[in-house]
Amino acid sequence: MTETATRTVGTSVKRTEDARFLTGRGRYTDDLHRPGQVHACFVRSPHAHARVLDVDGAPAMAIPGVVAVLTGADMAAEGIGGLPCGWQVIGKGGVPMQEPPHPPLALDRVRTVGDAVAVVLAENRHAARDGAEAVVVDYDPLPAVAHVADAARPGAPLVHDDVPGNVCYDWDIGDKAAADAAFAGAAHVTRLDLVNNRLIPNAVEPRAALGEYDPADGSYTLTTTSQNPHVIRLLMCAFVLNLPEHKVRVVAPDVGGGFGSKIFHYAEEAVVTWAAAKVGRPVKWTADRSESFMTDCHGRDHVTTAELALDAEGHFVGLRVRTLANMGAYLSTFASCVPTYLYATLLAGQYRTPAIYAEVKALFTHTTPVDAYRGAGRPEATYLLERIVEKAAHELDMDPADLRRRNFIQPDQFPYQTPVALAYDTGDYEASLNRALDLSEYAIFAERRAASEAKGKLRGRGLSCYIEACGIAPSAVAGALGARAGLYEAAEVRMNPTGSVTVFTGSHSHGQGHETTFAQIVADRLGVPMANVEIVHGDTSRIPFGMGTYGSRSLAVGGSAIVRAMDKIIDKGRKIAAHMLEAGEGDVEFSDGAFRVAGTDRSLTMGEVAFQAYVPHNFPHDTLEPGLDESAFYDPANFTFPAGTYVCEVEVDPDTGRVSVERFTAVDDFGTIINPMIVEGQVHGGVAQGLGQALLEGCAYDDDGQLMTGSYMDYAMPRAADIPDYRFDFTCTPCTHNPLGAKGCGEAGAIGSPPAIINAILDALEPLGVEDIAMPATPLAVWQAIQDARAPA
Ligand code: MCN
Repeated sequence: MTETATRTVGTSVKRTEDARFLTGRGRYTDDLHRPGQVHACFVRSPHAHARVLDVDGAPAMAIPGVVAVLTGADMAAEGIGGLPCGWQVIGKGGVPMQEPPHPPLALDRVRTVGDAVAVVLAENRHAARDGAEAVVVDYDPLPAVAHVADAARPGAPLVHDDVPGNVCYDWDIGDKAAADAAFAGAAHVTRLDLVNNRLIPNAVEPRAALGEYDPADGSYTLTTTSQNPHVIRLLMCAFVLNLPEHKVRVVAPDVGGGFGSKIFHYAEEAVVTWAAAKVGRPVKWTADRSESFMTDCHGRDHVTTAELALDAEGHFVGLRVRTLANMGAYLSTFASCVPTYLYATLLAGQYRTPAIYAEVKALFTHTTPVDAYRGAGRPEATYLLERIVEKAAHELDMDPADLRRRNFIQPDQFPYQTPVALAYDTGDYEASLNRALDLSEYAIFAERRAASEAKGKLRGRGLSCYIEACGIAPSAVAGALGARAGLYEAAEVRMNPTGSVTVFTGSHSHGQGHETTFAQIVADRLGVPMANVEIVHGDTSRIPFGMGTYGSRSLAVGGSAIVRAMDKIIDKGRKIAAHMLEAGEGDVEFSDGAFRVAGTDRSLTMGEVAFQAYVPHNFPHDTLEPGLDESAFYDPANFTFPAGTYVCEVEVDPDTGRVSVERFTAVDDFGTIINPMIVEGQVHGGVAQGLGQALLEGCAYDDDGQLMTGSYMDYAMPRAADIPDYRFDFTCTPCTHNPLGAKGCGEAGAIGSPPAIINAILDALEPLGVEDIAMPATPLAVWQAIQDARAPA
């Protein structure tokens, strides 16, 4: 390590990127203004389901400033394709999922409120909006179905005429016969029906896209609010616009949050890119908040029945699950794998349940497409499992912590093959549980409950022991399960001649702090000051082909790719140093930023070696190429499996139904931690979102498919006052298969928290006879549950 560099991994270095964000110097898509740009406004369907008989753009063209009105027919006439799905699910009996066409602008039918039928381009945003309002669309409204249980009923309106019963796929996993046998011999069976409420993502920055076309060389640039620019380019070029990739550059500059909702290829991205060539001017679109509510892919929306079988000693012997999953009107980019491979494969949780069988039926409805949202499938699995385990404990009159402890996979059982495909590499679940119980002062809860009762309040506590599969995914496994692309990550590490380092990563940061944490890893490994390390992401013309950021994969997969590239840098540096120091390569050691001849005081800094690599006066020309610039593609051997225990304590006012979260304790095992402050922030934000799902947020459609929660007047996000003081700690079992020992942390909070909160509310309400409560547990819902329990049967 050189004089100016100190070790940073494991320390809470302040976020490098915050200097620009906090001083208003972030550069977002909507901040870009191109000479001659026009503004796009989409004409969106007010109907959930209708035939489109005619689209008349003439009245819009009469509005001053309107430049063009383009329709689905215009796109179809040029052979523009549909938006693809990136993951094929094969259902029971080998039946492939249904993939109905999804044209970027609707043709003869709209299938959800907000479906775009045309785009108006104008000199300014206001004229574009006026123009969009002036377009006359002749709709013939048709019956619609919005709720997944209704879509499954015989005779339900069909979303796509050629998709019988609205079934996208009917899929299962696990051993049905083994599960049935376990239930036949069970001493106790706990049953639970639940709904995982539909959520709307709400990133601070609404989606935006700017399309440009350069007639000089026929090239396109799309600047977009994306978490994975290379994937967007691939999908847009290969499936929608039929363009050669080398003619298309996709840039994702600063992005103000995504939470999964910005990993999909959206229609607007293809439309502005295509339209830019059509009108010969840059085309910019920025969603307004109502459009975000209507058109950003939604999350969750499961209806589930579950049964847990236990033996006489309280061991879990079987789990059976049936889930209906809402896909919305079209299959979004990753929609198909969320309720299957990201959900049902997690149903073992932290437990040794030997027999598990899960069925998932995915259905189309006349609603916004449903896809990944922070956690994506894993919150749904954790909610189900941690609710039913807690319910079993209450039914058996056992301490919920003891019941869990009795069933945990033990540290000496790793690697552990679950009955639902995943093989966990490592973990120590009891360590996290014990730490969480200590930190939450679980043992003296009765005192706090008595104090609450003295104030006329009901106090309850709930546990949740979550596990998730992150770092998505080994390409071979993903490919075998239907992924249409590998899920590796790429990096290039360039030592510049003066010893600074530029790192090009396929991962994308939109709030996670990669410019800091990735620089920490590089600074420590190469022994250079953090200030000399620059992290470049988000531009297909600069970064290597990468899969982007989702599934808490950036550190475990993207960071590991950087480590691999650095290892190559060090290997080459060692050869150069050996030549310069006139030593054998095997005698040269690298540590703390210097190459040393073992057992001597002869050494060279990394900077000196880098300089020689580019100004090669004293360089092994006969065996090496000049330069010190290496790249790597890292394909993980397995997922990473973060796990932890969350303990929530609530007070409920029985007169108003108001729930206040009094304590929230989170103990997580993320393996090796690079930056504890950033990780704590990730958990903090994730728990806030989980709290939103549990207590406040619920996307509602009426039976005709009208979105009832289309603004913040109807959709409640958590505010600062809703967030409790958290108690955090970490345990650590390093990941066994990546060079950092790190597991993902970006989704844990949103996965683990909802069941802890609902379990706590139910614990508080148990004395009143309340047995169930649905999310969001709003004051009205809680009050109503209390009244229902009090009402004579
Ligand atoms: N980290 C660490 N040590 C670990 C694990 C992670 O220091 N053991 C650091 C990482 O280096 C990174 C951050 O914590 O700076 C998150 O890392 P990781 O868990 O790898 O997650 P990703 O970077 O891949 O981010 C994706 C994840 C997901 S899937 C969602 S959804 C989500 C989330 O991150 N969306 C976010 N956190 C978000 N945070 C913000 N502000 N905005 C979003 O949109």
